[in-house]
Amino acid sequence: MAYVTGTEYGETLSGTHYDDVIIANGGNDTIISSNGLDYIDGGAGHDTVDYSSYRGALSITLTGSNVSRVIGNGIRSDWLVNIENITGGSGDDYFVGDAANNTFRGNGGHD
Ligand SMILES: [Ca+2]
Ligand SMILES: [Ca+2]
Repeated sequence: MAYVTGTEYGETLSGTHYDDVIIANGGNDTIISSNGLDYIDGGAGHDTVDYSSYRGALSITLTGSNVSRVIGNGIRSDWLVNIENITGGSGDDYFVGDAANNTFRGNGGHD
């Protein structure tokens, strides 16, 4: 398990194969998804979680500063907070936005 913290500037962060806590802080950050059940807090800014390496179907409903659960293949579940944008994987993904300006990139699959 890793505890990863970002700076007040935009950057790209990633976790490990284990369950991680990733706190991105300020700036427009990109968090690359990794294995394990990760807790990801984008902090201030417009933050993106990138699931493009994920092959299963993802279901993500963003809820702003409330914790939202990511369901992948009915099993995998990260926790997302303060995330505005999602890049999907190759599976059939399902995304629901929140009150912020959201950008979803579906990638492959029937999203
Ligand atoms: Ca941020
Ligand atoms: Ca991880």
